[in-house]
Amino acid sequence: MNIITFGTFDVFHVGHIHILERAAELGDKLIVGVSSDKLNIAKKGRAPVYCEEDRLKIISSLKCVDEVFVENSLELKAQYIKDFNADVLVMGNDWSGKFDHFSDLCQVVYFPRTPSISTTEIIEVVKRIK
Ligand code: C2G
Repeated sequence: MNIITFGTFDVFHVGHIHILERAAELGDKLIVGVSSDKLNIAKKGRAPVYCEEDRLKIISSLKCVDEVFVENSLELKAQYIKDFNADVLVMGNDWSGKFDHFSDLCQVVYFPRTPSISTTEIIEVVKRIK
């Protein structure tokens, strides 16, 4: 079974590893779409702290990840699911319901987010350090 998931994975943290490990447990191969810097600027109005190349390097070095690619557009999810022969799409429950329409292509699973940690909060904490 091939599992696919997507994310920015900026300022990599334990919430990211939890979802990737849980996703990997669902099948034999975990494929991760890492969103491009350009997509992030369009989506969030700012560049990620870690550049695309570094985020790809971090994700591809994880034991639970088998393959990575750059997610260039949010509109291409169906294409990515088909190209990588994904049987299951995994996302955190901040995306709950948003990808249900892909259930004609593959199973769609939402995992609960890890509480009390996010890239945004880490950035805020670091900013406060004098
Ligand atoms: N996540 C989590 N727990 C956290 C923080 C993040 O489970 N405390 C999960 C998110 O739900 C997501 C994944 O980790 O499934 C990656 O999170 P982000 O980098 O914030 O991803 P995002 O910017 O939402 O990009 O096409 C979809 C986008 O690329 C998703």
